[in-house]
Amino acid sequence: MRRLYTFFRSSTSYRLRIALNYKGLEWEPHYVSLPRMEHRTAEYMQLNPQGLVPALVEDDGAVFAQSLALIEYLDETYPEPPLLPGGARDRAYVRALAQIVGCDIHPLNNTRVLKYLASRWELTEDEVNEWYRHWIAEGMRSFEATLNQHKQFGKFCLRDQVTLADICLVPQIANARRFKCPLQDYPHSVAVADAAAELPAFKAALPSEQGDAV
Ligand SMILES: N[C@@H](CCC(=O)N[C@@H](CS)C(=O)NCC(=O)O)C(=O)O
Repeated sequence: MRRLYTFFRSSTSYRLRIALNYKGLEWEPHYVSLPRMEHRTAEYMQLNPQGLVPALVEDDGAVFAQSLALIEYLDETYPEPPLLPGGARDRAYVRALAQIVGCDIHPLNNTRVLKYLASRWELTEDEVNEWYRHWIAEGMRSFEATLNQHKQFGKFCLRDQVTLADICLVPQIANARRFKCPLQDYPHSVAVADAAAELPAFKAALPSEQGDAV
């Protein structure tokens, strides 16, 4: 059985849970606790030397990491229902939105970055939260502006088709809410995320629905 190494509150694991569910693929969760530093144990590092979740292990033992690469791998291997659109321009638009979240927001607000700010630079909890909210605001401004620029959004980021962009957006909005970031300036992004979050594949992937949720 395909194994997903996941942590309930990890937004990158959340992306994979959505993609696997949406494609109707069978998967078995293997829980990796970030607070307990299980992602840095020798055993896990052997599986994923990057020391991050998620990691996916296929039936034949092949291991893959990096959520965006993983979702594209799933899409190429199991094309239905697609998570990337047919046209090159639509794909560029969807990937650009996904990368705003995956490359421009998430890496700056990842746990190890926040921990480093507190430990090495002695930032207070309020200062770390300010950092977090700053990068959410900058990234979401950019996401909303891109939706408005292309005018391709409908129910979801690309008209009425669920794509990689929605899969990245939903966990990011959930995190922003958890950290009480103001979202009123991004109405289209929030509407799209809320619509996608209603789909069964997204609901089953919610952090609160996972076996390791505390
Ligand atoms: N670019 C990677 C990032 C993976 C990542 O940073 N995962 C986080 C959880 S969302 C993690 O493992 N953090 C551990 C840490 O920061 O120490 C991906 O998209 O898979």
